[in-house]
Amino acid sequence: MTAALGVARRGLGRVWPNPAVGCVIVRDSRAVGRGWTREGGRPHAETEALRRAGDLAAGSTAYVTLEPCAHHGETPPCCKALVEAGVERAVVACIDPDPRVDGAGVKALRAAGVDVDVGVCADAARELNAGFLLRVTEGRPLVTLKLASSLDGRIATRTGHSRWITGEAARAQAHALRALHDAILVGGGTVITDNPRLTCRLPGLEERSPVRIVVDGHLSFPLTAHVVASALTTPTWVITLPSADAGRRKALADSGVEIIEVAADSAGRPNLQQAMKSLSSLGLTRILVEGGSRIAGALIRDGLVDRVVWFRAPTLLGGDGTPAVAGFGVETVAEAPMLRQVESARIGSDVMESYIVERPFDTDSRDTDEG
Ligand code: AOF
Ligand code: ZN
Repeated sequence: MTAALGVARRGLGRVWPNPAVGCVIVRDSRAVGRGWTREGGRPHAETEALRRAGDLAAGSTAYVTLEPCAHHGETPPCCKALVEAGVERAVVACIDPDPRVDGAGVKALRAAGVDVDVGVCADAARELNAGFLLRVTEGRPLVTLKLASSLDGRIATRTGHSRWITGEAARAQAHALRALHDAILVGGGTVITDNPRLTCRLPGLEERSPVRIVVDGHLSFPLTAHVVASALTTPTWVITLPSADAGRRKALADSGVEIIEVAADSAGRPNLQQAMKSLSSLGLTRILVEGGSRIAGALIRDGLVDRVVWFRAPTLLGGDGTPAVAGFGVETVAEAPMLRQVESARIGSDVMESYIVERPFDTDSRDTDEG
């Protein structure tokens, strides 16, 4: 199953709206076929693994990181393919909550006489497909906030200077992170100040650039921005308000930018809950947020950040620099979000720390705390 999870990972960022699934077919203690979900979600992992195993699949055990599908898509269901190939036993990491599957795959396998075990490496499989699972069960994508700051949590100096705070190795790691996501999201302010390309520019990964998303209620960024100029080669989606200027909207659409309209929140900014719902219904499962500080704060305020990856450089920029996360209204420590560190690594002279948000920002505790 560890090997199946390893090949499944190859699909991250390229298979949405599908999950990234891995399958290893084992016969007489030998792996005879490996497969993973391909670009755009088809073929499925099992189809690929069976194709490679050929006749050797008869009498084998299939290790699959997600319950094999039971529905007819472009091809017949994977559970049917496994049965027809003569697979004797299936080891499944976790159930697929897609309503078209949701236990029906396991049931169909058992009905056909295949031995099925469920739950092997379940936690690792659920973490790998956390984005797909959230999309299916909650109708929103997994959101990872990536930050690169000084030791004192600043992302720019008093004058706005920011290139570069972290070193080359950390920046390369951040590019690699882009390739594992379906989309990269930034606020309009970041497009104005940094004019980023938001592509994956690592050798061999150039083709892996995800969708680029800009949140800007008033479409205030210039039409000459890189993300607009290159929208025909790498998709750019802009989340904006119904009140945004019609002329600018048209100019963006003419450049190939897709406009996603969402209602205003109580502060008159794009409603981020609604934005995430829309992105989920467009198929996105994993979004990497790369700043700036306002969008980071707003997403945390709304409880929409699931993971944090923080690159920290051994320098100090001081309190007059730009904070990595803008204020989001914390009054007591008790209501602040709680994160759990899952990884810490030295990258060049910087440190990369990964966190899971265990408890989102929650103002409900205000009443109970102080009475
Ligand atoms: C599998 N193996 O490798 C994947 C599965 O649109 P379709 O027909 O491709 O179906 C999409 C659904 O299939 C998706 O929501 C999920 O339930 C399942 N994905 N299943 O057996 C795979 N990627
Ligand atoms: Zn399938």
